[in-house]
Amino acid sequence: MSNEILDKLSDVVVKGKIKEAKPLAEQALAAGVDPKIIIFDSLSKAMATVGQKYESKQYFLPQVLLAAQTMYQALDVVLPRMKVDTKAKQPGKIVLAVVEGDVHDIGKNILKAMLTGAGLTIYDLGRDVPVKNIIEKAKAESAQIIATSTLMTSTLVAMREIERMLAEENLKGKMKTIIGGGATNKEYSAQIGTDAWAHDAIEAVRVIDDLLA
Ligand code: B12
Repeated sequence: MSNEILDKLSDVVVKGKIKEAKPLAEQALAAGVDPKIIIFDSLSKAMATVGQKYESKQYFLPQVLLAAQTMYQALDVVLPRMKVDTKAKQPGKIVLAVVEGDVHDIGKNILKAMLTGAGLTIYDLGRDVPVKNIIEKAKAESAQIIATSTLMTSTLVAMREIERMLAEENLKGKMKTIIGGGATNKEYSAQIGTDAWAHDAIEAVRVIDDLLA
């Protein structure tokens, strides 16, 4: 029964049936499905399928946008209900942003919900954020961590720039950095000298807790 709902929800996102997303997400929650399962096993997988369809030119930008809007309808219902098992062992302030030039913010918003659920304070600067603003906010709030996201290879340079600016201001090591999002990987993280990288939002909560220790 719950698998059926999850498959249906996934299909609704892929096909961009925007009006059906909220009721189905509510149905899944009412059936007792863990919000994390809905997000990671149904919604995120649906977006991966949308990505494949875009790559194989079955889908174009309008369909991708509609799918993203449909996913947001479901997330509006599911994210507030998410319980995060990993509670941060210590308090922490984190500046979170999607770097300049990039508007992909679904993953960033899932991460924000998980980190908030873990008990951390998140300053979310949104998407398409200049590096300078990210560093300024982190300094103003005395944040321990800067977490940035990008899904595009063309905007990866912003993450390198963050490391450069932190070094220039003698803040490297004092203010820790973590990067994520589809265009990033462990190798790139090591290459530019970030303190951490995580594959998904679940892993990110654990890694960030380690960084705060
Ligand atoms: C939805 C989508 C869009 C939507 C975005 C809507 C929105 N509000 O986000 C719209 C239609 C606007 C869009 C636009 C474009 N897109 Co687009 N898009 C996608 C798509 C299909 C899905 C992305 C997504 O939401 N995934 C679901 C979320 C949940 O996953 P996620 O973001 O990866 O996040 C998870 C992890 O990565 C991690 N994570 C994320 N952030 C962070 C941060 C930290 C610190 C950590 C630790 C972890 C972490 O946790 C998350 C949850 O587990 C991808 C395909 C793909 N395979 O990713 C293409 C894709 C990202 N897009 C792409 C492109 C090229 C574009 C456009 C340039 C197209 C164009 N010609 O205009 C524009 C870019 C506009 C811009 N300036 O940003 C390319 C990028 C290629 C590249 N490698 O550079 C992709 C890969 C498609 C492709 N195969 O070509 N897109």
